[in-house]
Amino acid sequence: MSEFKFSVGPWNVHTGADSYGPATREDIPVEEKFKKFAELGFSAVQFHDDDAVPNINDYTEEEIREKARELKKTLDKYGLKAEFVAPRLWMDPHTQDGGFMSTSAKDREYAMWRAYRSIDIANELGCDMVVLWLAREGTLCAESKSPVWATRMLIEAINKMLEYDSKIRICIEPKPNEPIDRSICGTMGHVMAVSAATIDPARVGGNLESAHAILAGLDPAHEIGFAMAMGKLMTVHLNDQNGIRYDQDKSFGVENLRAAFNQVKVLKENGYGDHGEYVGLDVKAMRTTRDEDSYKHLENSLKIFKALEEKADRFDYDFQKKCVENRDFEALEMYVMNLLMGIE
Ligand code: 3MF
Ligand code: MG
Ligand code: MG
Repeated sequence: MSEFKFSVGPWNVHTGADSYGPATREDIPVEEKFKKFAELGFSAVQFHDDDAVPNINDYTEEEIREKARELKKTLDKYGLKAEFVAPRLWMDPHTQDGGFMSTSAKDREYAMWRAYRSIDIANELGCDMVVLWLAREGTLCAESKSPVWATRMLIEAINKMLEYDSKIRICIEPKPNEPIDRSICGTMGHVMAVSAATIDPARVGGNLESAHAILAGLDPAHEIGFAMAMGKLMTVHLNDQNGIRYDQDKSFGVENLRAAFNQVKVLKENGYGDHGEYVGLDVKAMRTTRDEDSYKHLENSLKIFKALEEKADRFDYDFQKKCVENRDFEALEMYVMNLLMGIE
């Protein structure tokens, strides 16, 4: 039995399209996904605002709330909670050059409208967190935007969200690049600094995605540890990534098993989940995966996470202490490798 509760977003089960080719699998209706998520043992679902309310631009504020209330009923049917709502700004024609940091005041206003609607939806779904993956908040052309101005616009936008709702928590999901060239808020360090600059730092934290840390050339477990040291790790997006390449969202642990082990270990050692945090997955099936295996990458990620939890339970802290005292890191490293390889 895992000591953690798991969450997942509907986009984790997708049709296989990428930048260079069309879909390879049939689209699955969202309620069918919920049913399967519950069967697989997930406790909560993560939403984009327009996952929760498709075609969100077409509705009034009250209609959006009403649709969110209907969704809540569907979630209740499957015993699922909502974990967070994230405004999907990067898909809209209003946000071609970013949202909160767009050079157009009209577009910035639109981005705030989506952020406020995301807060409304979160309230209706019974959750208190808005995630900001700042997809297009950066530059495609370095000289097009001042990084000083852009950073201040982000802080201003977050302050407006905090003022709009006194309970809402804002959780930034940092990523150094893709789809933009240079992000304004690329790592957990950036998130912590932005948090400290807002009007209510206790309500602004981070969502660490393993692949995003790897894309920044950083160790995901250390990024998790850094945010936890500040008391600001609000959720995680566990997955994996083969080095500094295109964004891959591979199943957790399949590329970097030792790094995955250390992510599980740091979460366990520091009471992740004690305040209701979920272990979130942000994984995608490979393009070659068949329709009947649409959920395999989720099953695999859970299996790998739980197997690593068992390894972390068996971690011999006395032996580790001895190795550290003797500065025998060769022995400690081999011990970890044996633990992971199942060689006792
Ligand atoms: C991109 C991501 C995003 C976010 C999601 C929720 C589509 O690399 O990781 O997934 O996680 O939008 O914030
Ligand atoms: Mg990602
Ligand atoms: Mg993510």
